[in-house]
Amino acid sequence: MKLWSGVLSPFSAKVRVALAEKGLEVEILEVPWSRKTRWGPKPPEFLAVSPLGQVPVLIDGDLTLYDSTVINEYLEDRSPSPALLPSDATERARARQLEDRADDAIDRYVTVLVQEVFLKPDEADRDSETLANAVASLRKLYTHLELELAGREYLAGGFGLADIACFMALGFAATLGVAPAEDQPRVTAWFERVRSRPTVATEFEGMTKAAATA
Ligand SMILES: N[C@@H](CCC(=O)N[C@@H](CS)C(=O)NCC(=O)O)C(=O)O
Repeated sequence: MKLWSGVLSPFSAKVRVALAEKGLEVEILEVPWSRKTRWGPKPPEFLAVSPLGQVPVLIDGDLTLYDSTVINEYLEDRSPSPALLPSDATERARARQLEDRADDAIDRYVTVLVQEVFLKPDEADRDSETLANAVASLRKLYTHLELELAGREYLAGGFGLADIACFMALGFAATLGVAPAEDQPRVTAWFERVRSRPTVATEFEGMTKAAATA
């Protein structure tokens, strides 16, 4: 298998962690990112297989797939063990819902942090109202996760796709100053539990290093 991905892309990170959890061999093809040129120039070989020009894209034999959620569902069907989705229909639906929350609502506000904090090291350049709204929204999302985690170690069944998606987005938010709050013990414990998992720790370390040198 081959994966077109970006080291600072949380969507790519979701797939890299799923591949590592399943012990699947993959050749990583990097689409470069820099502060100056952002996602560019995109290699023509990547654009030839990516209809939206976005990472990640997985190539497995004759199959070419884009979108991290679709790719991870494919990996789950192709290589079911170890499972990253619960077998129970209710928990499976919950896992998908929480993964969608990561890809949609959480990513929306993490993107604002990237634009206003990561890309604007000088605080004077930042749009303080936009940033404050994003921080408040992320805090609300942490509060929701605190409730979701009542009586649970992971978001849906055992460790799986929902944890990977939520952590890869929120882990990046934490490096930009928006970590779980001290009065959120369940989400704080979950955050550490997921971060210390070897596949996630390797990925998170790679992202953090790349962010520091980008
Ligand atoms: N829904 C897609 C989103 C993918 C996405 O937004 N990728 C970003 C990087 S995180 C990208 O490739 N951006 C480059 C561009 O849009 O030009 C997924 O889950 O894979």
